[in-house]
Amino acid sequence: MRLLWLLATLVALTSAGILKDSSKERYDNFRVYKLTIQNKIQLAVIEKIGELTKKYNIWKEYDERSRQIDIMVSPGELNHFQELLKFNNISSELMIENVQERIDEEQVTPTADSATFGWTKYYELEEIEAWLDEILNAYPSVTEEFIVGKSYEGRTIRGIKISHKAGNPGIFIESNIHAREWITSASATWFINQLLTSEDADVRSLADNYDWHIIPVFNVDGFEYSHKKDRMWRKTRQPHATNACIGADANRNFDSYWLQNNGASNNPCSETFAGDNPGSEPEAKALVEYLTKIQDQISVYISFHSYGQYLLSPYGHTKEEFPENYNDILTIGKAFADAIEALPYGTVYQYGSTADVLYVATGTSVDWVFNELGKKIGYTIEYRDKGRYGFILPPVQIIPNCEELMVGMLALIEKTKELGYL
Ligand code: 0X9
Ligand code: ZN
Repeated sequence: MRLLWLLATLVALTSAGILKDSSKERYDNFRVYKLTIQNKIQLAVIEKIGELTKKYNIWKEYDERSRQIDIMVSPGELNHFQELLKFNNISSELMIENVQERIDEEQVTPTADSATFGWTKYYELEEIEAWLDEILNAYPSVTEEFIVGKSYEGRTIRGIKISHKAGNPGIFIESNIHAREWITSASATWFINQLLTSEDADVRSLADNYDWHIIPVFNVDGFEYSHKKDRMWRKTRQPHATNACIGADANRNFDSYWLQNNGASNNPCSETFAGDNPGSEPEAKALVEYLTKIQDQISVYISFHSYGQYLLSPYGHTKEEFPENYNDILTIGKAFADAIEALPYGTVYQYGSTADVLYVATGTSVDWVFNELGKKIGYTIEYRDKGRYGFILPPVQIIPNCEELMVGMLALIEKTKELGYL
């Protein structure tokens, strides 16, 4: 009986947040600032401190157009950081005052959703996989599981193919390559569900006339780690032979301009570490092999990310050159952005080449598919928001974000078809 009381008290204290889960990284009083950069020296200073990974974490790399960079600062470093800003004359806006508070709010579980899978909370890998199994069971004639391969920790990287008839052009979606971008797998599962259940005529034609290959959670190890240990984890989980820092940025590990033009880092502690060589991460290697095998079935490749509200296209490696079909790529991008902005939310998406509208990024999956597999249409979607919540997008925004995805996707596919790519 006493034990029971003890247990009940423990449960009560834990759920009240009094007893903290010490096995989880905490972000009490960590702040996120949006900085506006005016010159190269300021940028160099911020990029340098960004490498001090225990004290700082770059949430959003320097974006040349807006001249902004989002950075998380640990409480112990705050005074020093503020002095540094003052000394270097860097202007800042406080976006998040206490990251842990945002994380706690995000975890609130609506009871209505606890029994059935829905889109008013974020789910863990195990729950997403169980849902995927249910879907595969419920729609056996139009769905099929595909296996990309194994992660470093031995998890299976799974995908679902939805095909209503033979001979459809294929669209490939890879999601949650960055672990902390939880809105991406929530959006991918929502999208799968819509393709299978929606009665809207436009969505039905999207489902009927294309083959969809969707990986809801690509970086399985990182995603699991982001739930169980560290909400802000981005990379893979493979240890490094000569450095204590773990993992690489899977979206810098593909063999396309790998580690060139400052589009990635060779520092294992950086959030954009390219890995020791292209394909050093088992996940990226497996995807390359899988895509190479099925390349004839794919016409369009899309990668889901957050945050910033962009539709990004190749090239990531340079802003001096653009693909020969860049005009078409922009026309499709405009259709996507216009459709989203026309919704009552009025959300604005920017579109254009990664290097032009965001920053130089090399070794990304989309650029690999574009440059190495020769696919003509490939995009990265960076979902909501612009930094108010950043990666910790509140669950109430999942469905609005997904509604935007659907109208955007309908417009994107329609325009892609009109221009003769599908
Ligand atoms: O830096 C990235 O990998 C992406 N942004 S994020 O903030 N989610 O990390 C942008 C990737 C751009 N994609 C391509 N160049 N294909
Ligand atoms: Zn990302």
